[in-house]
Amino acid sequence: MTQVRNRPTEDQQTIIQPAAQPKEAVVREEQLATRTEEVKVSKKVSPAATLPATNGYKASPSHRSRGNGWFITCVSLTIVSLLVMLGVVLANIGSTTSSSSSGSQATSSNTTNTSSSNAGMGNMDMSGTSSTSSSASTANTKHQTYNAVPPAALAGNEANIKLVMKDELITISPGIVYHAWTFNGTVPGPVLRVRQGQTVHTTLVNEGTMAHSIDFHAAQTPWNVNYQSIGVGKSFTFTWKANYPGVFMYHCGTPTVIYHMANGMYGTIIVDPANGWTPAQEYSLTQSEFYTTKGPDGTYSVDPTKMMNGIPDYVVFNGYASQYQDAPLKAKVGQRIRLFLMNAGPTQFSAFHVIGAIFSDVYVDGNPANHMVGNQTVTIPPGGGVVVELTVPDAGSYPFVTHSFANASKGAVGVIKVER
Ligand SMILES: [Cu+2]
Repeated sequence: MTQVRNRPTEDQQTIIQPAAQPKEAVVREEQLATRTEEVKVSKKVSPAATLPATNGYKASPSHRSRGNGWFITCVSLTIVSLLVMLGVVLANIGSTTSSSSSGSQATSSNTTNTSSSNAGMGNMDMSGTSSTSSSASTANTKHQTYNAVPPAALAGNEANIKLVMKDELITISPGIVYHAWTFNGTVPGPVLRVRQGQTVHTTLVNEGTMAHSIDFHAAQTPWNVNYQSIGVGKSFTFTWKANYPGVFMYHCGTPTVIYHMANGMYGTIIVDPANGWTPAQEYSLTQSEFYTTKGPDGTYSVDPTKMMNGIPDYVVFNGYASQYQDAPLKAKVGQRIRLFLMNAGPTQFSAFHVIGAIFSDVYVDGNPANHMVGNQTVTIPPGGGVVVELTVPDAGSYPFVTHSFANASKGAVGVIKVER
């Protein structure tokens, strides 16, 4: 099930072709639509039910066929009633012989109902989409760690980036399957990396179920021209130049923007300085929040009240609570470690700290010109980035957290394991 949020293993900037539709979220929408239809139908039906009074005998079958038909109807109803009574008597006999088993039958029939509804979604799974919901209880079985190692910068004077917007079920914590809107099927989207001075051709393809857009903090370009919303099934290409080095956010900017960000439409783009970085063990960490409410099928979606109040259920690095506790980032004693940090929010600030270490070098927004030394904790605002560097003299485990500790307790914690 959790193949849903599999990290692309190839070059993260290559085109990731989406799995075939339909998506689980589409199904949910269809179900909602169906419910709406039902409501409409019942509204249509009820006035019709009052029609016979004014519509004359033609509308009323009881007026049409009295006589032999009436007699046959009465006999039929009597026979049916007798059969029903017989059934009730037999059922009562059964239940009195084993009242305890009738209780368990009730339970198992509930279970059956649940699993059969899940089975329907499971079929979709097999049609190549994501998983689901039976899922809700088993989702944690196959979480695939988001690869924190950023790709190399694209070569050449011009770079091409393609992002596909699509709905996806993702796992954000053990057993928590969330209806996300994504770039390329993961939350965060892929880490993109270009070089200062490069011209970047960006293509967006909307394979989702609503309009989406892009906002590259690394670009200088008119919002009303290039950050426009792209309709379902449409694509859009624009070009920008990477003038400033740094670690930047990209995100969907379609209203209501906070929904699109809270649902997962963000990622990190690194613009390397023109002369590149010094050699180091590099990792990219994107902090973000999830605000959840559980649906009837056991999956989760955004809780607007929690979101607007800024009280998340999960605060995570790279889309999954505490994932680098179980799968620590690795480094060597004496090796320079460079962390590209970005805080996608949408609302919480990050106070990034590595326990047992001091940052030898800090570059606000990842620009080498914004240099500080000897920092213990760095502030990363929502929509901002920082590059920190550290070198560890002793082997051991070095946890990293947001020192806003309520948020660390909600999953914004990981470990760098340093070995000789
Ligand atoms: Cu969007």
